[in-house]
Amino acid sequence: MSATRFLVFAACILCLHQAFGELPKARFEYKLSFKGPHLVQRDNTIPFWEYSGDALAGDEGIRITPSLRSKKGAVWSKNQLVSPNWQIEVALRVTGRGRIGADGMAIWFTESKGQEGNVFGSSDHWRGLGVFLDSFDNDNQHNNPYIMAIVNDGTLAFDHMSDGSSQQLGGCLRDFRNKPFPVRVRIEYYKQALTVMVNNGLSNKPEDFELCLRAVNVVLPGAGYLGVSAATGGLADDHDVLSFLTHTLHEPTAETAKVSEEERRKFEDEFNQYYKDLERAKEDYQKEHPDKAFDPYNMPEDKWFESESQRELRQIFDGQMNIHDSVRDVSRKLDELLGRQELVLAKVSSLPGGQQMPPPQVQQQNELLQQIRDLRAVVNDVQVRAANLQSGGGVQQHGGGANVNQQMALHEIKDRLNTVGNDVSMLVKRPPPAAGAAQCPPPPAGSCLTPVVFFVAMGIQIVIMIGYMVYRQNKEATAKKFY
Ligand SMILES: [Ca+2]
Ligand SMILES: [Ca+2]
Repeated sequence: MSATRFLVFAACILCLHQAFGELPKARFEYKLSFKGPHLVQRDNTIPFWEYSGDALAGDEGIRITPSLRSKKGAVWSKNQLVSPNWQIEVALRVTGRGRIGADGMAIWFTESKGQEGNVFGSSDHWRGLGVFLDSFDNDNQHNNPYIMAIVNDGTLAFDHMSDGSSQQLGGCLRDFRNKPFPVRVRIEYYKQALTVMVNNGLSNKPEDFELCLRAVNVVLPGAGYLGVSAATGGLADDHDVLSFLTHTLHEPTAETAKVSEEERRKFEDEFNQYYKDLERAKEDYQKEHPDKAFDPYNMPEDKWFESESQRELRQIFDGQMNIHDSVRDVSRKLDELLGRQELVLAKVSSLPGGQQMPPPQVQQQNELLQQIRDLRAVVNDVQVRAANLQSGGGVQQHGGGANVNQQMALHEIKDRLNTVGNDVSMLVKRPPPAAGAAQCPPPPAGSCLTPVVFFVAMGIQIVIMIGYMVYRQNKEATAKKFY
């Protein structure tokens, strides 16, 4: 059974169970929901939804506005949500290159569908609820991006100049732009209490919702259309909706939760019809895209967002970047040391004849110089190999051969690091210069890089790097089990 089929089937079972059983509450409303992947049908429509303006539907979601100036778009449900209690959850992304973006996005539950307008892409004087994600700080109070809820009986005109601060039921300051995971907004209306929860897009864990606002005695229409709109201004963000999931809520013992046999059959018929449409669309898609090896319908739910193992791999990549920086740092310090030694030698050789350094001392200095040069070459080599390893990381996930190469490269790096370690300990153990020998000029004042500090720092870095590589191997072995 495919994942989607299972999901819809589970939703069906759940709703029937809720209808007849003791356990209650949420009934999934598939006619008031959408979710990628493969959102659009062949004719570019989305089942049960219509989009307009600059909105564009793709396989993974709907781009309500592209990041271009002065764009407006919207998507609205074709059917009304008719229920006194409900919950919607919208996954979205607001992304833009700028440090600030504009204008923002709105999630609607209104008596009639909004038209194109100036309230985040939709019309003003709405009747119902608007939950706004306001990116741009019009009133310069340094309190945006901001999420707020405004209930309107049709008489109110949204006050952009004050960012709706005097009109809102409540709200919260949340930076919802440019997040690694989709930002999710959950709006619950139950027994006239309105609750807005937000997952800030820093994790994809389902439980990571924070309370944004809660208001009681909120009166909303008994029936309304659901929609999402967005607008850009002088500044522009991409505003994407990835999913819109609607549930009606029912008390466990409420009569509303009980449906008649006739209604149940009707629901089953509708479900079967919907499922057939879905299967047909799937077949069409596969015929049109034979090159796509994977079946988007069979994608497990955890792949819809970034999975735990994917995130770990990304964190590992960040760690590798840190190591890369550290090795570069070592390389820079070695350059510094090399330069200083060469300076010392130059100064010694330019001393007047009577003060020449005795030959053994000159030889010792030259040896030291050579060893530092060798060390420099080894560190360079480690850097290059680590870079190769890093660029080969993506391949490793899919090919066993690449993995063997990577293992070999890893061992080579370890060997090289051991060599560095041995060289360092040899340098540290060098005998002190003989008494009476000419002393090198003291290092310039203000320098904090003494050889001891340098070698200790490098030793610590080597230990961290080897430890990290062992950790990484283990992690990758674990991660591979997921694929
Ligand atoms: Ca604003
Ligand atoms: Ca503001």
